[in-house]
Order: sequence, then C-alpha cells, then structure tokens
Amino acid sequence: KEGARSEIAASPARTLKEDILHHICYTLGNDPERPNKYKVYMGLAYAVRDRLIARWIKTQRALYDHLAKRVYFLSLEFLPGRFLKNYLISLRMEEETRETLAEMGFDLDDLEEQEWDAGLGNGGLGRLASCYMDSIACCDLPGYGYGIHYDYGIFHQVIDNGYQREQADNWIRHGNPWDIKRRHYLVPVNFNGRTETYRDAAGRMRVRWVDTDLVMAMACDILVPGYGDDYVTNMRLWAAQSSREFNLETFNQGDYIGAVESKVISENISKVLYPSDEGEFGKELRLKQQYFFVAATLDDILRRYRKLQRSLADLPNFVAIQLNDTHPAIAIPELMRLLMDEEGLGWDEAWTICEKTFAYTNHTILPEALESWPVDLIGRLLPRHMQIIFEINHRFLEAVRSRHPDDPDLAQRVSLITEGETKQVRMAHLAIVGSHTVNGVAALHGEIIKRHLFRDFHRLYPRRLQYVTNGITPRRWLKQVNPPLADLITEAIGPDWIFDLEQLRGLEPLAEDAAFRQQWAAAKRQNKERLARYILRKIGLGVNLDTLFDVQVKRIHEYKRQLLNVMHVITLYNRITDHPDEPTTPRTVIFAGKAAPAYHQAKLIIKLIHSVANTINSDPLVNGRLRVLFLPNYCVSQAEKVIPATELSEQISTAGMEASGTGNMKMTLNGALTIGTMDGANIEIMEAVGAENIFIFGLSSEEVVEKRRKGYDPNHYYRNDGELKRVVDMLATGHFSPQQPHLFAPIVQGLREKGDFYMLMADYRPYITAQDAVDRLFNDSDQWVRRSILNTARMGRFSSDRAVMEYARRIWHVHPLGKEGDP
Ligand code: DL6
Repeated sequence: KEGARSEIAASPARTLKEDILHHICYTLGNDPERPNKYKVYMGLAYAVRDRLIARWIKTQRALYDHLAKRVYFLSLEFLPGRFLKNYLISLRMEEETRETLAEMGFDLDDLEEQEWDAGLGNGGLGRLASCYMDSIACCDLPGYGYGIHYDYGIFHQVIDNGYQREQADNWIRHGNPWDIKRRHYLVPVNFNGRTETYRDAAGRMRVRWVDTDLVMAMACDILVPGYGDDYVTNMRLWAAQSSREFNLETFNQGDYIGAVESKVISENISKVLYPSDEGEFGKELRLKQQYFFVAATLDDILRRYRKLQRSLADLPNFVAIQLNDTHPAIAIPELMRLLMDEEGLGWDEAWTICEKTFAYTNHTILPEALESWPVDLIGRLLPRHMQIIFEINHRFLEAVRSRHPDDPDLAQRVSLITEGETKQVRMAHLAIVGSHTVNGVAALHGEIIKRHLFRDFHRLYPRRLQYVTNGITPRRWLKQVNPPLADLITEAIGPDWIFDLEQLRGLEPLAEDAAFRQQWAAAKRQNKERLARYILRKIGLGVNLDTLFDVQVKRIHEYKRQLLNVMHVITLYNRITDHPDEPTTPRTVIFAGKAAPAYHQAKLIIKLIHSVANTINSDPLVNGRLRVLFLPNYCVSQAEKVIPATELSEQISTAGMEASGTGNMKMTLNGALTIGTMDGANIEIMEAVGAENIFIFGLSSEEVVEKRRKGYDPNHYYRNDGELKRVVDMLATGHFSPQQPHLFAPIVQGLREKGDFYMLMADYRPYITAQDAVDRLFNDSDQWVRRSILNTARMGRFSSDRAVMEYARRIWHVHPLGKEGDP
C-alpha cells in the first residue's frame, strides 16, 4: 500500500504570495491585480487550508497504518472562534505571513478582523470542547470531534438603551473558507415511523424501524492542527440536507411545491444553535438535533471500524466515545439499536460493547440544566429508541432491586424514567448507566457529583465516578492572544512552555528580578492599551490606563453573581461621593456576557449594569476614579482582547455552583490576580498559585448547603450592614433608574423576599473586605507584579494538554500516534 501512495507535499511549490494571488484569481474568480482586504483574507485562508489538507491526509494515512484506537468526542457545541491566526501559529507561518502581507500592503492583525467568529456554542462547555480538540491534535492523539454545522451560531448581542437584543448570527453568509464540505458524503438519518417484529432467515425474532422520515446528514470537516508538526485532525460537523426522495403521494397528486416544502423543512435541523445551556427540553427540534448528529456520527464510526475487518466484540478496543454532557446521550440506545437490529447481536453482547465504549462528562449541577425528555416525545420521534431505553431501565432496576433489597426507594431514585403525569427520561441517568466512566470537571465538582448529585449511582458503581480538572490551550490563550507576554516568557525561559506548560515554573525566580518585573508590567500595559483602543472603537468610551482593570466576562447568570460585582461598584461609588477628597484606588470595571434570550432576571442585570454605569460615568464627583462599562457581544475574539489586559479576574460564583470555570484559568495564565470564591477550579488555582497570591472570600460549598438547611435569612445581613442596606435601598428606590423607580424591583425582591438563593447578601461583606485588600495591593505595584508573575508561573497544571492526556490514560485508553506501546 505504501508504494502505491502518491507523495503529498506539505506546502505547495508556489511562494505564499503567489499562492494568495492564485486563490484570489482561480478560487474566488477575482482579478488579483486589485486585491482588497476581504479578497486577501480569503486568498490567504485558502493558501493556509491547502497546507493543512496536505498534512491532514498524511496524518490519516499514518493512523490507518498504526491501527490506532481512536477517540470520538461528541459535542453539540464547539466554540472555536477565529481560525486564521491559530492556523498560522500551528504551521509556524505567522512571521512569513506578516512579511508577505506587508509586501502586499496589508496588515495581518487588520486582516484577521475580516473573519467572523465560529460561535457554535454557548460558553464554557463549547469552548472547552475546542480547547480539547487543539490538545488532542497537539498531543498526537488519534481523536476526532463530532458536532453540528449550524447555519446560525450563538446570537449576536446588541445593546439598545441598556437592554440586550438578539440578532441572528449568520456566520457563513460570506462563505467559510475553512469548511471542507463533503457534498457527496451523505448519511441517512431516520425519524418517526414505527417498529415491527419479524423473523430473520435464522428464525430469530428481530425488530425493525419502518415507515420513517428521512433526512440526510452532510459531512463538513474543519481541520485542527497540532503545533509545529505535521499532525492534523478534524472536527466533522453535520449539516442537514433534505433527502432526494419526494413524498410520492403528494408529488403524484400534483402538489409539486408541497412535496418540495416538506423536504426543505428537514433542513431546519441544523439551522440554529439553541442559545441557552439549559431548559430547552421538550423542544422537539432540540431532540432532533441531538439524534441527527449522533446517528450520523455512529454511522461514520462504524463505517470506519468495518474497514478493520474485526468482530464487533472488539469495538471497545478500537473506539472510545466521549459524551460531552448528556446532549449526545441518545447515542447509547442508538448503538444498541445498530448492534442488535442492524448487526444481529443479542442484548447482553450489545450492552457489554456499549458500556465499554462510552464515557460521559457532566458539566453542571444546576437542576434546571439536567436534561430530561418526555417519554411521549421520544416515543414519537424515535420509537425504537424508546423501547430500548425502557428495556435498559427494566434490566437496570431489576439488578438494583436484587442487590439492594434494604432500600426500596432506591429504584425510583435512580430510574431512567421519572414517575408522574408526564413521564420523562432522565438523560444523565441513561448516560451513567451506559458508560464505563462518568467524570466531573474539577476536584470539587467531582466530590459534589459523588456526594450529592449522583450519590446513589456512586453507591451502585463505586469506581465509575471520577473527575478530570478542565484545562485551556496555551497556544490560543497565551501564545496567540498575548504576544507581548508570550515573547517575554520565551525570551526568559525558551519556547518549550508552548507544548509543556509546566515549564512556566522557570519564571518563578524572575519574580524577584526588578528589571523583569518592569518588562512584565510593560507587557500588561501594552495589552491594556490595545483593549482601551478596542473599547473606544466599540462603545466610544475612553478609559484611563492607570486604573485597575477589573474584569468579569462570562455568560450572565444569577449564580455567577455579576450582581454582587455591581453591589461592590455601588459601594465604591458611595464611598467616593461621601468622601470625594479621600484617595482611592482607581478602577475600570469591565463586564461582558450574553444572557439566554428568555432569562429575564439575567437580562435585567445587563440593564442594571448599564444604568449604574451611566450614573457613575457621568458623575463629576467620581472624576475618572471609577468607570464601569459593558462590552456588547462577548465572543471568543473579544475574549482574546480582554483577557490579556485583565488585572483583576472576578470569579465570584456561589460556592458549589460553577462546575469548573475556564475563564478563571485564562486570566490567571495571562497574569491576572483572582478575586474568587471556593468554587470550581478556583480551589485548585488557589492551591497552585498559593493562598497568598489570590483573593479568596465567602462561604464554602458546605457552608452554603448548611446555611440553606438551617434556614437562611438574607435580611439579617441587610439589617446589620449599613453599606449593604444603602446599596439595596438605592436599587429599590430607583436611584439608577429615576424615570422608572421600580425597574429593578425584581432584583431587590430576589435578594430580600425570595430567599436570595445565590447568597449574595451573606457574601457581600467578605467580598467587600477582599476587594479592599485588592485596592491596597494594587497601590503597591511592585508587589502586585511580583504576584502576577507567580500566578502565571504556577499555571502549568491547567493546560488542556494535561487534561486530554488524563482522559487518554484513564478513560479513553488511547495513545499518542507512534507511542502505542506507552503505558
Ligand atoms: O466544563 C466546562 C464548563 C465549566 O467550566 C463551567 O463551570 C460550566 O458551567 C460549563 N457548563 C455548561 C453547562 N452546559 N451544560 N449542560 O456550559 O462547563
């Protein structure tokens, strides 16, 4: 086979400039003598893609030669952001490209802005999936991502009079040069219909799914390169296409348009990403999306596996499937269906294969985000799967009852199906029962799922529940986004940190070096300047570079407590206006984030931030010492500008509620100091950087639980803390909304009358005290920078390379290509 293969050159014979012009001419069909930004961006993109494709083909050939076990990462969301710079860095072409573009009269940073973010995810979960794809490629792991090629990604947020408005994000309207569309490769996916039993040729009773509606899944590949070598893998994103078959009856009755219409409707499946990470259950289209991408993916996996000509019993030795949350959990009954109905295996054999193949990651403990689907809906859309789920449940509960006769309620608690009027399938229970490993995403989260969320399952399967602390890719989140700091680090300790982040430890001694501290501070200053220019461009607001850049950027959610941050801002405002002549630590408080379109309280918080900002920014007494701003349309490319400039990273969720967080890691890696609660990965960040280099405050997760159990009284804090009372009263009396004095009443009610579920009132004073300590430290700039260096130096553990290698060793049992013999 080797001999028959044609050699593929990693780079075309043409120079980069010739290549760009070639693509402008022959791919875009434009005159290369008159290039503009868009054409040059597209020409460059195609030139880069050529180089990636060559490497991708080589990688895939090598994988086949090595008969490697592969991991398939199934995720309903990926949040890659922009590709161009990331690809250039991976191919180590950035310098060459800058020079070539300069020669042609263009600037790379400027050109990069031509690219629309690929926003195919809501936030943390999708961005994590993209970091893991990067690390899978960088660690040479045989792995692929699988998801949906949405036409519309996460909505574009605009702010109108302080209110969030959503606009459609048609990210591919100008075409996407990075997509490799496999138009000929269409996988059939069935819906609806009914099941029937029949006897096969051997006389065995079998089940088949018939009279279905057909939709086709078209494969679109987006390449994912490693760093500085030839390894390239891909995400395969499925786009829905109507089947070629018409509804013949309608067609023959002369209703041609009607027949076409029903075909076209099926293409809606991949139209739009659901813009919320929770609460979309019951929406038929969402379940359709889940099954659509799962069915196409499993078809693809088995097609590839069949080429190996091995028995199906061997599948788990060659295939690992990771379920990124429960969104793809319908894969479990789908694999059962394929193995039994299509391949003729018996139940036990098929179930053993499933259990050994799947693993499931839980990303949330919020009850409202735990998926459950009405039995009726699954029964209608996927009748065969509903039968299989019932059977899984039946066998599982029988085993539970016989093993635990002492606990008669246990079966009901762990059942895959809820009792009650509308029976629901609990997808997390399905995922746990059908997987060999279930993992949380940080140490605390791992404990919480074992002790609370999935306690019964932990008892049933004592070794199944684990955790792998999340990680972030150092290529994008330091090298790419922060050139001044990355260059300084490379100058100081060499470039190996880019693929071995633990090397950052080498910076520790330099924290004591005054000259290095100065260079470190200068790099931060450059990033602050860049962000200040961006802020001016986006919202027309000037910011003072000598102020502390205090940043909270993430989805807007009550548990993330942007409101607590606002309460601190109002406290600072009151102090300044009470004592205008007293010196204060000047701050620029920056917010950004999207609220789910139907999440009214979160949207009201966005309005509140704007109202408070308007009042403070226009008060002459404040005189530039405090500025508050909200950057519209938070997305990956915006994060890339904000994070390197951050000095204070706000990670202030109610303890026990943030599964991990990854923004916390990105900011710390870029030299920010954290103010945060003992929540998610904050705890491990504290352990890594040292408690003296981080500002930790507030209730622990056990204290939160204990307080709720004992009966929490938020008004106790209101009555006993003068500053807090004043802040809450200002919200209640319309201080920031004089035209509509009751505008923020729902926020006050949440705090005072509805039980303050997220415990802002209890954490207010500890938070303010921690913020006061921040102020003091920021005034000692030498100490601040020293700690900033130590924070970065100790972040090695939070690389996504470490995380995926943990998955590879402990969960997937896959090896880097060429290292199959390694333990
Ligand atoms: O694990 C990635 C990320 C965590 O860092 C966040 O703490 C967590 O909130 C987020 N979870 C989601 C919820 N999705 N679901 N289901 O995005 O996951």
